[in-house]
Order: sequence, then C-alpha cells, then structure tokens
Amino acid sequence: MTGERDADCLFCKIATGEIPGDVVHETESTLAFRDIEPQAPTHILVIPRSHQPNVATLAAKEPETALALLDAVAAVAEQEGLEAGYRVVFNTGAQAHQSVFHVHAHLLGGRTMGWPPG
Ligand code: IU
Repeated sequence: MTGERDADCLFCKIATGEIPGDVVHETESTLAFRDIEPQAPTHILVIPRSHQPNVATLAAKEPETALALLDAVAAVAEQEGLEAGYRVVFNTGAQAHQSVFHVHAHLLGGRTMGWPPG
C-alpha cells in the first residue's frame, strides 16, 4: 500500500484486509465497503487506502487520491444502480459527527432524502 498508515486505525486495517469488510469496489488507491450500521437501503463507505484524517488533509496532501476517491464514489453509485439520485457526505470533525478519523465518503441512496440534513 502506498501513502500514510496509522497502525491503530480501524479503516487502515480494513484497507489492508487485516479486519474484514463487506467490500464492493476497489482500486489501487481506494476501497469501498458497506457500512455496518446502514442509514439508507444503500450505505457504502468509500475510503482512500492512505491514512488521512479528513477530506481537507486529503485534498491538501494527496490531491490525486482525492480525485480517485471521487471517481470511486461515482463508480460505486453506478454499480449500485443509484441513477435516481444519491447523497455523498464527508462528516468532518466531531461536531459534524465524524467518529472515525480516516477520511471516508458516505454514499447513501435507495430512498428519498430529507433536507436539511440533521
Ligand atoms: P462517521 O462519519 O465517522 O461518523 O462515520 C463512521 C461510519 O463508520 C459510521 O457510519 C459507522 O456505522 C461506520 N462503521 C463501520 O462501517 N464499521 C465499523 O467497524 C465501524 C464504523 I467502528
């Protein structure tokens, strides 16, 4: 694996296969797996393999990986048949409900979404 790694990070361990995940899509620099506590009929987390704590540090330090992450989100949405619409969320910081500090895009779909988000 290229990039950063945090030995204590759960998502780094899923990225390397040390901890199993329900993986639905992989590229050299990204991994997508189903959320264990889905908030919609389709709820997939898309992560870079490299450890960055949030989307801001990813964009600043590894812009090519940030682009690869967005490409992977689009590919998974297509693979999952979400052509009716989907939501992509990067919770960033504790006040925004980020609980795992390895950047992840929540890809949510399969139902009508409310707005504004809670
Ligand atoms: P958050 O944005 O950092 O709050 O999102 C973390 C997500 O990771 C949350 O939706 C959890 O259900 C999900 N998750 C998971 O899929 N597998 C795990 O082992 C753990 C959390 I811990």
